Amino acid sequence: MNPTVMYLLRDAVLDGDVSQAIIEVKNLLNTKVKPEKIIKEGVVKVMVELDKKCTVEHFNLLEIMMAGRVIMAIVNELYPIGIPSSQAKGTIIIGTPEGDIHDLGKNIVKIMLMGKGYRVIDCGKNCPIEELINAAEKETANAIFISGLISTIIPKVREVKSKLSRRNLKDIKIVAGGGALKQLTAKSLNVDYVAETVFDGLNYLKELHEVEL
Ligand code: B12
Repeated sequence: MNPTVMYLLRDAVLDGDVSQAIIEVKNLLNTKVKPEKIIKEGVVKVMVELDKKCTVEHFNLLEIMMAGRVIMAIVNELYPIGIPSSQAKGTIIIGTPEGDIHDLGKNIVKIMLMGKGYRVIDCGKNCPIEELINAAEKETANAIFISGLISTIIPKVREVKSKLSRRNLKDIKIVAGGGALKQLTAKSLNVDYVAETVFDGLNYLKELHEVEL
């Protein structure tokens, strides 16, 4: 593999340039570089860069959204029918609970999870909690990622853990994020982890991965 091509791919992601990124992905595939390596060396390394910029001084939402758009295109190019569960790092259910129609943040989290090699089942926005739980059971998920921007959904989020326990699914981790939820502690929300940023959520999964996934 020509290492320059991997650098060119990373630059294209950071520049938000979808067409250039796809050209570089095709160049890498033509030289027999495996899709997993492209994700690891091309996409995940960029996400580490973006994570470092997630500080009050350097945070740039537009940059993250543009990079997210490119990452989505790369994942679709490499895995047009999705990441096979045998190759995935784990399965994550994601959704915005019923009563909340904000989904920009959820979509960024979904793309970043896919970019990191997780299989993601997206239950969408305004989604009943039961639907998240049913999906988690059906797909033998490792975690449910809940995004919430409106405070009125907080009581529903607090119910997820007990509903999972009642169905013998208490090993499934619950991660909360988004404007309304990140102001609370994990204990008060009755979840396993509250993420300040998308990268916090990914780091939490990484830690779990090392221990148990
Ligand atoms: C855009 C927006 C809208 C758009 C939503 C478009 C869409 N498709 O999402 C529209 C115009 C539709 C809208 C509607 C409403 N909105 Co609005 N909206 C916003 C706004 C301006 C930005 C939200 C946003 O998208 N941010 C960008 C994303 C990328 O950021 P994010 O969601 O925080 O996600 C990041 C992280 O938090 C993290 N993350 C997010 N979720 C998760 C989950 C996990 C698991 C992890 C790990 C990480 C993670 O990753 C993302 C990337 O870093 C906010 C104000 C604000 N400053 O937040 C108000 C805001 C959220 N809206 C608000 C309100 C009140 C409404 C309405 C009720 C208004 C009305 N009266 O009709 C309706 C909602 C109706 C409903 N039932 O949901 C309030 C909520 C107040 C509250 N706490 O309850 C806010 C805070 C505005 C305000 N200051 O009053 N809104």
